[in-house]
Amino acid sequence: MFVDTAKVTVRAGKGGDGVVSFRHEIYIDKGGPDGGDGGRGGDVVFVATEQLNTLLNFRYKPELKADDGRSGSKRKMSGRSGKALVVKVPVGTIVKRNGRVIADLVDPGKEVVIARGGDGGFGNAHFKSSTRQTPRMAELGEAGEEFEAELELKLLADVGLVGFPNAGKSTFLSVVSNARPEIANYEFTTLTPNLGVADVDGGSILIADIPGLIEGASEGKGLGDQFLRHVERTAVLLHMIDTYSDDPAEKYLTVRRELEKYSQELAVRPEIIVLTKCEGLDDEIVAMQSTALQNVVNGAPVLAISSQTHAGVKELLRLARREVEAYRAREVKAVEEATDDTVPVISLDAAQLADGWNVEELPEETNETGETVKVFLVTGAKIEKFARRTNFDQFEAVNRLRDIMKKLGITHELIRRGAEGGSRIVIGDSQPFTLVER
Ligand SMILES: Nc1nc2c(ncn2[C@@H]2O[C@H](COP(=O)(O)OP(=O)(O)OP(=O)(O)O)[C@@H](O)[C@H]2O)c(=O)[nH]1
Ligand SMILES: [Mg+2]
Repeated sequence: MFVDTAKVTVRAGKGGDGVVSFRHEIYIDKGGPDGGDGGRGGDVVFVATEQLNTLLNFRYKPELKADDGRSGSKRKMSGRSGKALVVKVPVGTIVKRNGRVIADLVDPGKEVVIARGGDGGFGNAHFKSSTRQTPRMAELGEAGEEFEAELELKLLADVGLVGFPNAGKSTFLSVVSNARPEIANYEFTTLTPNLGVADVDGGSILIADIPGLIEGASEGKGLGDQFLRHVERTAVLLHMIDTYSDDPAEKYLTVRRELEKYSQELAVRPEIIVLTKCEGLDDEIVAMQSTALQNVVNGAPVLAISSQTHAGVKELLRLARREVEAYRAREVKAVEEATDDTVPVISLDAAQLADGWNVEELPEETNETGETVKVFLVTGAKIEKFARRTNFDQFEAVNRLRDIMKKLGITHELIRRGAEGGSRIVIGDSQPFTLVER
């Protein structure tokens, strides 16, 4: 079976903690701070490769985790950064987070950072200043990004086979390629897509065979149109019609209507109309069916083949390959001409960089000494990032957080909103702390 979706938890590495340490040397009585920084957590990186063509292996590896950064150590030694986890995914994989596309790995070799490692915390050597000679604080490493990634693989086939059930699509694929799809003389033999590579004149084309379509497929009749996404990016559609059909034109138009309902883009894809199973039929009958089709296909080529005797198969493959190449050439040109970047680019931390913040008053609470105190919730990507890196057990670290709040103008706003020294402040989901040291 061709697996084309998978869910995996991606977990980037946590940043290493900064450390508190002071120089210890024989003749130096009171050394300065020399605690090093934590290393960065490793990223989770996806790279598109042509060596894979399914997402099957992700089924057995539901968690992808990069290394954590190491803590810093004395003598200002930074901790080692966590190694990035580089994961190969098939070319054409789309990565979504909460249903939103965050990466589209179309080109072989393309690399995208899917989850960012956390920054390492600063060691106390960073916090030395003229007024603070012996800083007893260090930052915690930041957590790495973690979320459930939804992977989706749209087959990047060159050629898609469409048509009614039982038209002979899978048989054609089995004759021209290495694929061994199930074939039988009843409708809906094919339940999931098949892929095969056909060699043509020294080159090759990738062909996708999908379940048959019937009238109402776009409303879910038959197997519905859910498999059309597998041929969405193909260059050419081979529209297969059984030569024995009573009304091939009507069959053709029925499938066309379903294609159009599914996607306008797919509806204008180059198409080759193929009459199948034509061995053993009089030439006049084949010609008659062919003419009936030519009247409705808008100039698309109509060919007759027999997968059984291979009549017309080679010619069809050649034509298909020519059309694929022409289409791809047009596509490349269109991409080159496009001024805007149409491929969605991952932008994980645009929000994190924003300086904005917001203050909200929450219901009052009672503190340890029984007093009623006001409570304020501060949110904002930047201040929350600092808060996450604050070690609340170190009063100097909490003081630094207070300094940063002041610099960002948050303290001013809190006071304007009626905050007092003993008011409780929560930043994002941080531990509560008082506005002024108690
Ligand atoms: N005589 C003859 N029979 C053929 C030819 N090609 C396919 N068939 C028969 O047509 C029937 C349907 O073939 P499939 O290839 O399974 O058709 P399909 O379009 O894949 O059908 P679905 O998977 O149901 O959509 C089978 O019994 C095949 O043996 C052909 O060239 N000549
Ligand atoms: Mg089939």
